[in-house]
Amino acid sequence: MASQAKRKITKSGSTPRAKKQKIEIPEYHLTPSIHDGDGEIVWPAPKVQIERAREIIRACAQAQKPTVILPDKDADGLSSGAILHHTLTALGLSPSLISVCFPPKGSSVHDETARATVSESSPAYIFVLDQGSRKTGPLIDAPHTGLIIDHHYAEENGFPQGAEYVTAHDCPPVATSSLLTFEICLPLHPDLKDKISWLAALGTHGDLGTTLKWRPPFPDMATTFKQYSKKSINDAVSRVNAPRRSAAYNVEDAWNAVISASNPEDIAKDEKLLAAQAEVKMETERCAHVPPKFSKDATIAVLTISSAAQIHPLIATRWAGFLQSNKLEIVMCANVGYLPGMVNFSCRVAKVARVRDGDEKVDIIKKLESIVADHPEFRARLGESFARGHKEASGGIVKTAEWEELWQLMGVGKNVRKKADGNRKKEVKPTQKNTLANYFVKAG
Ligand SMILES: [Mn+2]
Repeated sequence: MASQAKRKITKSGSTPRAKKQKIEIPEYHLTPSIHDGDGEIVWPAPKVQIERAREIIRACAQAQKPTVILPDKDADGLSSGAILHHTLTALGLSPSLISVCFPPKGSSVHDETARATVSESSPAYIFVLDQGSRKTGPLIDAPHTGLIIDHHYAEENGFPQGAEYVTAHDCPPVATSSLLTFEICLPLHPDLKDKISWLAALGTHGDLGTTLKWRPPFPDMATTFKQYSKKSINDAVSRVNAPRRSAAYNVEDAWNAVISASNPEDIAKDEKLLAAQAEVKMETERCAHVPPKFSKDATIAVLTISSAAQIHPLIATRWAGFLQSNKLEIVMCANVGYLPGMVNFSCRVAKVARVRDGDEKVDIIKKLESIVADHPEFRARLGESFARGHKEASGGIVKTAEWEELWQLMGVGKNVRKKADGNRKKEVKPTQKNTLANYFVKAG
C-alpha cells in the first residue's frame, strides 16, 4: 500500500533509532467513556435508545409492511444497511417488502426529492442510517415509524420531526454506524453472528481507518479476523467506496455487492466495483498534478481540478501530506467539473500544521467561516452547504459565482513571495511537471 511504501522510503535514509515508529493512539480511544449510575460504561449508545431501536426492528419484522432503508453511500453506511437488512429478514420480514434508496448524485436524504421517493412506496417503517442528522419536518407526511441510527454530531433535537433515534455520538469512543447497528442487532437472532460480524468490521475500518485497534469497549473481533484477514477487509473497503466516487455514481452497485456477499472476498471479486476503482484511480492520477496556488496570507493552498468523479477529497488529502511551508494551514481542492454550475471543494489540514495545539490548532470550519466573517450577506449566499463536515475534514458545495467571490476574498494567487522581489527575470517557469510527478512517486 502507498503508506507502507512511503514509510520504507523515509526509513531507508535515516538511523533506525531516530525513526523508531511512534505508536499513535487515536483520539477516540483517549476520550474518557461515560458511565451510568451503576458505574457501567455507556457504550455504544444510551441503553434506552438501544432497547427502543430493538423494539422498532422487531415490530417492523412482525408487521410485514413496506419498509424503506436509507443507508449512507460509503462503507460504513452500506454495511449498517446490510446488517439491518439481514436482521429484518432473519426475523421473518419478506425481502420483497424492503426497498433500499439512494439519492442521486449531488443530492442528499435531507432533500425534498428524497422525501418524494421514499413516500412512493408508502412505507410503514423508515430506517435512516449513518446520514448525519438535521432538524427537519417528518421523514414523510403519512403516518410511519422512523428510526435514525447514526454517529455524527447532531444539535439538540436535531432530528426529523417525529423520528426516533439512536446515536453513538455522545458515548466515546464513538462507534461507527455499522458497529452500532451490529450491537443493536446481534442479540435479535441466533443466526446473525456469522452474517454480520465481518460487515461491522468492514464499515468500521471504512470510517476509522484500516489500522484500528479493536480495544474495549469495542467488541472482540478475533474470530472474525481469524476467518478474514485485515487485508481482505481493507481491500473490500476501498472497493465498496469506489462507486460513490465514480462519475456515474452507481452507489447501487456497491450496495448490491455488499448485500449479496457472504464474505469480503466476494466483494473483491465484483467486476463493477473493480471497474469503478480503476476509473477513480485514473482520474486521481490525471488531476493530481495540478500546481497549487496560495492565498494572500499563504495559509491556504488551493488546487483547482475539473472531474465528474468525486476525487477532490483524495487530492486534498494527498497534497496535505507533503506540501511544505511553515505558514500553510489548509489544503483545499476545488472541483469545478463535478456538478454543473457548482464548485465542490474539500479541505484537509496540512501535515506541517497538524502538530499545532491549543489556540493554534487548525479548525477548518472556523477557518472557512473566518474568511467570510466580515461579509454576512455573502455568507448567507454561500448557503448551508458551505463549511460542513468535521473540523479536520471539511468542505462545501457552492455556486460558481460565489466560488469566484470566495477566491477573491482569500486573495488566491496574490501571495507575494520574497524571492520575486526585483528578480523577475530569474522567474522562469520550471519544468514543474516532472518535479511534481517525481514527488508523487515518493509521497503518494
Ligand atoms: Mn459513518
